[in-house]
Amino acid sequence: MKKTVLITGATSGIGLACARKFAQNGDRLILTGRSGQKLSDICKELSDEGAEVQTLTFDVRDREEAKRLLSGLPKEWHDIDVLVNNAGLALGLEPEQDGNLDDWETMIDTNIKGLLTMTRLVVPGMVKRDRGHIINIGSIAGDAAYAGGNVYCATKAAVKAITDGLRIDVADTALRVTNLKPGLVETNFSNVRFHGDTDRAAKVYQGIKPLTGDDIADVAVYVANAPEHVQIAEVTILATHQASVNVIKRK
Ligand code: NDP
Ligand code: 8X3
Repeated sequence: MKKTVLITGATSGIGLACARKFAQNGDRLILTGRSGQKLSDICKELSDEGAEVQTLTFDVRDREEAKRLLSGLPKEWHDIDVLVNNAGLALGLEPEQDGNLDDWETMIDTNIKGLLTMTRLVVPGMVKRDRGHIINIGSIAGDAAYAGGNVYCATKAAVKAITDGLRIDVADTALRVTNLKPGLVETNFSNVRFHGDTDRAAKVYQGIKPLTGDDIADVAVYVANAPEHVQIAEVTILATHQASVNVIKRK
């Protein structure tokens, strides 16, 4: 059955790949992001292929705008079946004692508070309808810290706790709650982390075949289409030559 899928951060990387894969799956999409131009380009691409798409331009840190735009959706788009909480970022790789407080605040506000805002806005309707799936994009960084990962890892550990907490809180409903935890995925992630230093970003993926956004999107579509009695609680997805946050075998 066709689902209504809302994806945050759908303008790049994993979020964009999810938009394309859910569209290929025949679902209708509410795509959100900060760049109206990018959203409009993606909307055109997917609509030309026959998908039904709505776009909402907002920053997930802006709680009021998120609420205003979601409630302004046409009525027939209000019943969201799948929420993919994907928008997020890492900024910096400095030791904690040298970290940048503004970068920390941006990560916490986006990765934790933005995800909570979207959850709080969308999940009550799912509970009322006794139908829905929340897919949070966590990370293996939430399972173990690595050098310089400090606050980013903490935000993803928070995503794990928030996801597990929600799963408990809706256990008496038909809702399902999933934490997808990728390792190295080659997207714009490292360019953002290193503030546009593309050479440094490229080194993150050197000597190893990293995951792609499509690899993660395939798993997202799979978990969203599992039989209704099957709740895939967590999935760790690694490149074949990555064994953990710290063990990466490069050629
Ligand atoms: P990208 O940088 O390619 O995409 C991130 C997306 O999030 C962009 O669309 C970006 O929009 C959006 N975004 C960032 N901040 C905000 C905000 N405040 N409001 C709305 N949208 C925002 O990186 P990825 O695709 O790799 O990252 C997606 C998710 O996957 C993140 O949560 C990340 O932590 C997680 N992840 C990534 C891994 C990796 O190795 N790449 C591994 C594990 C998890 P804009 O272009 O406007 O900034
Ligand atoms: C992104 C993966 O290991 O670079 O969450 O932090 S990692």
